[in-house]
Amino acid sequence: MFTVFFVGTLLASAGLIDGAFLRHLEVRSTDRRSLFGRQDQASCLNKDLIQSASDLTGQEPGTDGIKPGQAESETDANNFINFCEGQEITNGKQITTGSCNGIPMGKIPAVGNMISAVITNPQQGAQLPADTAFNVSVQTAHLNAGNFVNPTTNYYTAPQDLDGSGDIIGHCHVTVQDLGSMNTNTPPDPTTFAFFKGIDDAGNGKGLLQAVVDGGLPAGNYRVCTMIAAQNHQPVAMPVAQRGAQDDCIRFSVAAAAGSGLSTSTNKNKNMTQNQDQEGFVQAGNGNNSNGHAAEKNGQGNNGQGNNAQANNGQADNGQAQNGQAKNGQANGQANGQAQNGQAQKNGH
Ligand SMILES: [Cu+2]
Repeated sequence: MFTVFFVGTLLASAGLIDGAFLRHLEVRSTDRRSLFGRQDQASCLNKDLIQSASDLTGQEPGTDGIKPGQAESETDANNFINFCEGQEITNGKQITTGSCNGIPMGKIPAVGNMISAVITNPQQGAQLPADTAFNVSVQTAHLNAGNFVNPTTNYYTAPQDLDGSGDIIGHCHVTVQDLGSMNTNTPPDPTTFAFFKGIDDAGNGKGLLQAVVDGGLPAGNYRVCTMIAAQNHQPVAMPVAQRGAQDDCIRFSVAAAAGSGLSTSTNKNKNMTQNQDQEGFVQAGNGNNSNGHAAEKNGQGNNGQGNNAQANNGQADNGQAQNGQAKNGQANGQANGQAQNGQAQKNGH
């Protein structure tokens, strides 16, 4: 810039350019000097950290990996550092009307540290008794579990991070939805769920995590899924696209126990509030939850009353979940499906 300024001065003094252009150059060089000064501030992006790939659409002629049907990437020469300008920023809150989060994605694990999970209870196809407490158990691998920041104030406020072994520091959520029919073709409404819990402990310290569904569920057909997250509740980011899923889902049914006389409509979770306090969740457009956190305490309050007689039958729960039905042909079906898909998917992505 000083060279430009010097040359500009020479050209102007030689009468080759006019004064207005020279003043333009002077202004620019002043701006640049102050910009370099500001660049030292912590609030500015270190220029060594700019990802040059973000300035390209990926569709420039000659680019590796181009295939028909690919979209052009959005571009920004400065890491999208001001991407959220003019929008409501997330700023640690679970904003039900949407927002823009400008925090970096963070540290990405090596392929040898990718997370995997399998739901071990209930098992696929299990039939559980209505209104009876049961455990959702998840065996995880390469999740440094039980790390869980304040979801009311620090939702998405920090990047994904790794521990000394290279595993993602985070936690697992489990979420249960009523599917209506077991083989429904209608995607369940994600704003409606029968049970939700962010598991904020490290389980047995070897990746086995558990959540108790206090009071159980009413009769119905359900899907339970894991949603594994980094510490600030964001979905985990992995190093490669082609991989096995980090999450698991299984389907199970709940039926009124024969001769139990139990009503099937006494679901303690029916107002969708159980355990929501642990995620600071506020559900939009649902009158049941309009009181936000106050409502969430009800989930635990309910547990103490009326359900304990059944909840104490922990062994009964396990017996059902691990019975012959749970280990039926569906398990084989999954194994076969994976083997076949393994090759098919190599073309994808
Ligand atoms: Cu969470």
